[in-house]
Amino acid sequence: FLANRSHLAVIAAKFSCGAPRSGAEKGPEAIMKTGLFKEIEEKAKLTVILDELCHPNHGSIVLSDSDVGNMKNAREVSEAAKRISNSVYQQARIGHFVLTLGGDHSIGIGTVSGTTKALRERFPSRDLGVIWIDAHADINTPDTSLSGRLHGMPVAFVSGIAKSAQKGKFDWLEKDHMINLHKFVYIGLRDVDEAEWEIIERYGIKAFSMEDVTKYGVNKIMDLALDHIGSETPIHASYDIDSLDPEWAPSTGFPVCSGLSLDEGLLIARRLHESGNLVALDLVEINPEI
Ligand code: HAR
Ligand code: MN
Ligand code: MN
Ligand code: MN
Repeated sequence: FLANRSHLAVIAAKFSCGAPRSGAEKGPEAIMKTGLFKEIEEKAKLTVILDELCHPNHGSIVLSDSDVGNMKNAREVSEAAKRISNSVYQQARIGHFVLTLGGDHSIGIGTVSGTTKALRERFPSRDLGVIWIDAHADINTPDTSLSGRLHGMPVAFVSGIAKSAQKGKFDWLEKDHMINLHKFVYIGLRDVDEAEWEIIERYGIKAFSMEDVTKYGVNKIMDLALDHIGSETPIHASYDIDSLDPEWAPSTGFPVCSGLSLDEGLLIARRLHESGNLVALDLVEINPEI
């Protein structure tokens, strides 16, 4: 599904308006400072295309005047996600692999919608597969959310479960941006709200919790996840760093114990790569201030 394997699009999504505390907007910088992309350019002979997106005040703004219904910072998150969506779309439509560095997980509204639109355009008969690797389900709607934070709602928005009728708040999301939940899989869940479990059950969403990972092993879980999505299906993986155990990844806003080990996390990455179908990846919720 990648028409151009010599280019890697990296989108630095420096936003944290969807989370209760700031810091995640500094995640992309922290990852880039490691020199990883220079290494990728040299060793893998890839040309890295960098698109840096940030809020005028560096993404950490918390404006109470833009709370809408039960959505905190709705206008900022909507605007950020719209820009990210368009950037991801522009790269994915020409067949580039798109790596988005977050940022809090509300940026997933932008990344998944952008990939979906691009892949739908290029492969009209196929649905996009999405693998959501996370301690959390991020599928609250503004009605079910107890926090009102949009990083707990991206899956609801990109699947059409949550809709915003208000002007300027996610009204840019069109039918072409929406995923098919039949090809959506969770891995690593262990902190899911009651209302979220109800949504998961109601829509029949495939969900592998940490309990499942412990019981069957991560390799088997990847077999099942990839089987569920099916071969010949492009895959977008949204990787929340809090899927890993805090022992390995403490620098995140909502750490939850009993998570993936580093080896398990890496094995998931390897299996995604080996599927040959991965077209986009998000790395989110890295907060260097924690
Ligand atoms: N479920 C809770 C809520 O909706 C907590 C969500 C926390 N989300 C993340 N991303 N850290 O996965 O507020
Ligand atoms: Mn998340
Ligand atoms: Mn996608
Ligand atoms: Mn999470």
